[in-house]
Amino acid sequence: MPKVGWIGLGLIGKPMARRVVEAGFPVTIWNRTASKADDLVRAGAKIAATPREAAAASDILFTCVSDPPALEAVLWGADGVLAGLRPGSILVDSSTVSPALARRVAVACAERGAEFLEAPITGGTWGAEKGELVFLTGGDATTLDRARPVLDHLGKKLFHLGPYGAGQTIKLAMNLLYALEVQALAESLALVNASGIASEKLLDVLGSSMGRAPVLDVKAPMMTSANYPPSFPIRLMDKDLGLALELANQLGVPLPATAAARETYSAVKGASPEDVDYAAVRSFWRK
Ligand code: NA7
Repeated sequence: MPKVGWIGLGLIGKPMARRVVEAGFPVTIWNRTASKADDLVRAGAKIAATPREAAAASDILFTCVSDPPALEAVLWGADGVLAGLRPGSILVDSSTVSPALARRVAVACAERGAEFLEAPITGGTWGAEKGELVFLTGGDATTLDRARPVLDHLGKKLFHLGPYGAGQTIKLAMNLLYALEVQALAESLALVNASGIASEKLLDVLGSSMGRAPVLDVKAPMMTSANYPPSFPIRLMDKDLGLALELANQLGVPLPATAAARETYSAVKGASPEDVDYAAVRSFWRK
């Protein structure tokens, strides 16, 4: 069995790491907040003192951290991954970052004789717990095949989408769509409520005309109860909208609806002292 390293025990990263430990792989973990690894250590994982140490102990090293600065810190920071990565090993990054950063990581790995797989995910905490994530990979298909024995415990579907950057691009395009869908529902509800009509009336009609849809099944109940436990936090959606707009700007593609939506997401994120789900964009109109 390959020796697996794991960096990042957030809302999605931790249930993923738990599945790898429970599948019986020898796992070495590093997380900035070390205490989050306590239960995984009790379940058999080893703890590394630095990202470098985790990399040096691994045949396949996973990173799953919040954003581009976090990934840069764990890779290029003092005692970072790149100082310990072994030739012949594989780095799999499941963070959502910019396509440009994914390409930089690929070059840095190649310089050290290691392989890189760009592998952002979709499916949320629920998918991570059940091993039913969808992987959006970019890079060399042979690297995907080498990582498959571990990825098969984490995902129900592994897409190979093209060269480095392709996985992140599809992920940003997807999240942009979800953000706009949720914002559209929030706007519809605001209009209905301002007319003195209860939210449920609109939702009942939508339910019978749209059928089952994640935005109705998962996000609408949060919006009607104004209770937003973070399944996908608004801070991460706001980050992804920023990355999508940055990419669009580099490509010269105008995204007017996304740019407008980003303003409300940023406003709600800024006004939220706690981590809330991105469905909380609804509170922009409630206010
Ligand atoms: P979370 O819950 O925001 O977790 C983020 C993880 O990243 C967590 O382990 C953090 O460590 C770590 N982190 C954040 N900033 C840093 C820095 N600067 N240095 C080192 N480690 C850091 O994210 P999720 O697990 O929900 O999602 C992970 C990715 O998948 C993200 O890109 C999503 O968009 C998709 P901490 O525990 O706070 O010390």
